Amino acid sequence: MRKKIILVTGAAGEIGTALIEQLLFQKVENVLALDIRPVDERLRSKVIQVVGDICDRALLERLISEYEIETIYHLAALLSTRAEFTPEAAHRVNVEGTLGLLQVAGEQSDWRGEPVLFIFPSSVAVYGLPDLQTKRQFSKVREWEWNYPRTMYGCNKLYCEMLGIYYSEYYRQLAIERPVTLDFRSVRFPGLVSAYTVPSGGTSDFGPEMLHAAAKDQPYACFVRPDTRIPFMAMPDAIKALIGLASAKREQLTRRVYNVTSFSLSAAEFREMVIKAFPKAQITFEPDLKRQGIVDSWPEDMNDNDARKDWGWNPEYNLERSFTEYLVPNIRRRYQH
Ligand code: AKB
Repeated sequence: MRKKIILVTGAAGEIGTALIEQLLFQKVENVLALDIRPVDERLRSKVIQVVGDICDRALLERLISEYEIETIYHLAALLSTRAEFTPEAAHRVNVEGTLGLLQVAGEQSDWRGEPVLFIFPSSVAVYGLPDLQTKRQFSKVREWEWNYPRTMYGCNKLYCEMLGIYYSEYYRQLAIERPVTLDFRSVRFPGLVSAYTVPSGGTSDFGPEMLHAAAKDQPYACFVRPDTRIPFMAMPDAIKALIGLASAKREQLTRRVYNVTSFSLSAAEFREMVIKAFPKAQITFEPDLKRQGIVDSWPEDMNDNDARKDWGWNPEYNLERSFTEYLVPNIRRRYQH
């Protein structure tokens, strides 16, 4: 008999580390952590760790010969800024990597006679607004609006959402006997802010970078204009969203892809919140026009009413609580202020 597992890809990343911590806290014992880097040292003895590439088909085959996968949290991805430097490599990881896992999940679903749950974090980067006037006018986008991404990462995320829906609902639709298909569910995240990790390779990174630099007494030059506004969310809420969507009953869900968000603020307001906590912070603005262009195409906010209505999504940390109860105290402890 194969051991039943929950597979987490991108397990050593920001979201992966926080998700595994929460799963372990909830006494989930069968986590298989897959990443090209080893996972956080504190987690190593508590998970089945596999260091490897999600694009390695032989590795995936070996995993399914050994383990029965019940749920996949597929977090591995190259983020929006990094992906622009190597768009084809990003496509390989973000799209081909996802396709390989969807195939594995599809085969496993049919083999078990029960859908494998496939949880996929998508992003605000799937949206692309043409100019600032339109961005101001359509400030709280719905899931089906403005799906015209301007980055390789945004294109990859949007397409993988479609692939997930295809593998769940239409895979082998002409076969005489339809296979049991997987159960794909996705949340579109805003910029995420963690107290414990600094993101790398994203374009929403100016928020968390500003905060962590201030906590370390380091000067920071923000790479977007002060008036740049996008949505954000504290990491514990991101984990709450992933686990909340995974736990929802299938019949509650009217969509497979949901916006989730918490608060929207401009880079200038982000700076104010940071300075409230770290009055000596030296934060200046030196916009990088190219990265600015990416963030300008993202909406100011997202409408997450469907997530709230269908599966009870409700962020625990609004702007004030995110800073005063989660980010500032934990970051202070981390850098020992
Ligand atoms: C990025 O900036 O690429 C990510 C995202 C918004 O998905 N943080």
